[in-house]
Order: sequence, then structure tokens, then C-alpha cells
Amino acid sequence: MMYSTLRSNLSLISKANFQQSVKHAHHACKVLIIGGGTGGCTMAAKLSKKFQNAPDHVIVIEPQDIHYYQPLFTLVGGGIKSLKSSKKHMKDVLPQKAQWLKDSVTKFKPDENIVMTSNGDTVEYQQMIVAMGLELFWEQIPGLVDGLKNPKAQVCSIYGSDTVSGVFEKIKLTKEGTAIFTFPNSCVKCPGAPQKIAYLSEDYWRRKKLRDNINIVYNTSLPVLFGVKKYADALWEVCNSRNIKVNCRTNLIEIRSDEREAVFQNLDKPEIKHTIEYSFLHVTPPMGPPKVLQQHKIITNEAGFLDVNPKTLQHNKYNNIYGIGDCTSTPNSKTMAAIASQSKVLYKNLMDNCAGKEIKMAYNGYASCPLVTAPGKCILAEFDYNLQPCETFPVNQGKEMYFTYFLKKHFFPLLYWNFMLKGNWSGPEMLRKIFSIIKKKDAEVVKN
Ligand code: UQ1
Repeated sequence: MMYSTLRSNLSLISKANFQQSVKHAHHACKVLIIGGGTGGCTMAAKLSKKFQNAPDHVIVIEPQDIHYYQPLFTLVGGGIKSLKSSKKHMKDVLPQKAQWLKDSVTKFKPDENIVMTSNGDTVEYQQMIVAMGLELFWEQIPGLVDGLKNPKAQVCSIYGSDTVSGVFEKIKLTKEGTAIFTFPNSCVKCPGAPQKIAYLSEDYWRRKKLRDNINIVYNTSLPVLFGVKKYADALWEVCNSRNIKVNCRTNLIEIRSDEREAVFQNLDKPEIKHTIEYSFLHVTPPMGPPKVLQQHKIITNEAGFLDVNPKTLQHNKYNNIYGIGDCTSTPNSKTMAAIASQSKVLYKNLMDNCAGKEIKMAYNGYASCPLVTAPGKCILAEFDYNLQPCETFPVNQGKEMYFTYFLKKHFFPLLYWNFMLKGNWSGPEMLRKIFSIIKKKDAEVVKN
């Protein structure tokens, strides 16, 4: 079998009196990975290590030059970390043993085991992992794009790599009035982040003795503050004690940045719309699966997500296609910690499938969200598909702690760059088991 055969495919286009030749490359590989974000990079590291001696077994298609560690964006927006510390060159994070095609996919042809790229190249695969993440749809809220561009409009967002560095400036410029933080009527990557930035802003204004002049409002499209009751209860306490007004089922539908007005719709009574004058507006934009995925209904569910089995992560129709991360139909919370856990399951199942074995390993929906509530304080939520807490450490993680803040600020970035992206971190399951054994032994000692 031949891998990565660069068969040049000459197509001749004749125009008037001259002939122009266009070369389209044809690549072939054992595993094709679509996307060089967290999921793609992690899987590329695991798989290319496995196929040590055949460098072209793994191909990654990714158009971007820069790779961001997005969980730091909240701390960048809060003025705690620099944007520089959240990014690296793609060439430095993709494994050298994998082949990187700096291009984007335009067509999926799953019946032929082929994808096409924007250069007109074709890539043939034996197995394919789709790891395309979520796309941000800024233009879906009228006035948002203009508001973000206008330096006087006081509109900002931690969600864009090009907008996050403007957030702290705008927090600092706010001295009074109403500060609004929004959560859209769509799925969201790191659904805790829209409120984390509200907590960091509140803390900043309080420390600057401006708190009494500023009304803080968190308007969320969701019916709850957080999906897991234990952490929702803790977060309600944070909001109530710090006088942050939470409005559920309240969706931002328009920004009139010249007048500093934001229009919200009550999702339970759509005829009710409110216009609020703001002095600061932090927007979480609507998100969804990438458009190119949505255009290929043959591999997606109704909502446009890659249609995979939520346990095995294998495609529901094509058994040589798998998904990881935010672009799949799995109903877990879309966080980086979820991807760490998925990577272990996906690696095992893909290997077993290649070896002709039955695939059995199941992802339990694990996700984690370090909910920073102030500099030095964090609630470390960890839970599964059943929205049951699934905590690693033998302490109550529903309490605000410095220890978990330290992990978020210092330890997780280290873990990410040095272990996860090198294929050596698959989530804290083992750690949790060790701690639970120690806890059990301690309890026995106390009993006896
Ligand atoms: C995690 O594994 C991870 O991936 C590197 C994160 O990404 C930023 C996290 O935020 C968390 C919480 C985890 C889970 C790890 C532990 C030790 C609880």
C-alpha cells in the first residue's frame, strides 16, 4: 500500500491561444485529521508516535498559522495573562512526524474516502478524524461587528483571538452605568467563560472602588446559571453575594453601538423585547459547527454537528470516520478537559478498529470547567454526561479555592503545552482513582 503518494494530477485548461497547466496534488494517508486545534493536535501527537517510522501515515489539514490555548482567554480579558502566553506557531505544536497541509477542507466525499481542499488537492484516507471545533458567528447579531470595531462603543469579547486583547482596556475605561455580559442562544465553547469574565470585571471594579457606581447584569439564554446543580448553587451564591443580577432566557438580538443600546429578547415570550442602555457590553457570540461541515449533511446530524456515537466517538454511518472536540454531536460540555478524556477513547477505538477488533471503549461525557470567580479564587467543576459531579481531588471543589485557581492559571497551561499536545495527557481519570483509593483507606483508618 502506498501512503502519501504525491501523484501530480495535471489538468490542462486551454484559454484562447495558450495553455495553462494547474497542478493538483493527490495525497494518501492512513489517518487524516481535519483541524489542528486541541483535538486535532492531540490526536496527531498520539498517532504519529505510534507510526514512528512512516512519517506520512498521519496528515493534518489546518489553514491557520497560529495555535491558541483558548482557556487562557478569560484571564487575558481579565488582565491577568498576556495574549502572547496563549499562543504558539502551528508548526511548533503539530508533531514533526505528521505531515501538515496548510489548507482547508472544502468537500467531504465519505463514500470515496476522500476530502478536497481549497487548493483543489485531494486527500485519500483509510481513517479520518474530524476535529474542526466551533465557528463563531459574529455577524448573526446585528451591530456586533461594527460595535467591536468602534473603539468608543465599549463592546468587547474574550471569544475572538483578535478581540480578546481589547477586553481589559474596556473594563478599565468603565467607571459607571450598566455593564452587561451575555450568553447566546446557541452552543458555546467553554460555557462557563461568559460568567467568568463577569466575575473578574466585578472584582476589578470593586478593587478600584467603582463597584457602587456600576450595575452588573448577566443575561443568559439558558434557563439555568450552570448545568450541574451543585455548581449552579455555588455560582448563584457568588452572584447574589456580589450583587450580579442574573436574567435567564434573555438573549441579545441587536446592538446599537452609536447609542450604546443593546436589545434583548425574552426567549419564553419572544414578543417581549427590552432595550437597555449600557456603559460596557461583553458579548459571547453565537457559535455552531463550521459551515463546511453543515454543508455536508451526509456526515452530520440535523444541527450540522459530525454525527458520532456519544460513547465510542465513531461516526454513526461511516465506520472509518471519528470525531473529537467541539464539532461533534456528543452532548457533553464543550471544554478542553472533555477533549483530553475523549482523546484516550478515540485512540483506543481507532486502533482496535484498524486491527479488526470490536471497538468497546466508551467516553462517559467527562468535562471540566475551572470557574474563576476572582483573581485567586476558583470553583473547579467536573462532571459527566449525567451532569453528576465527578471530582478529581479529595476536597469539595464546589467551594472557591486558591489551589484550583493556581491550577487554572499556572498548571493547566503547562500541562497543555508540554503533555497534552504531545499526546501524553488523557484527562485526570487515573488521578481521580488514586485519590479515591487514598480517601477510602483514610476512612477505614478513622473507622477502626
Ligand atoms: C484538564 O485536563 C484540562 O486539559 C488540559 C483542562 O484544560 C484547560 C482543564 O481545565 C482541566 C480542569 C482538566 C482536568 C484536570 C485535572 C487535574 C482536574
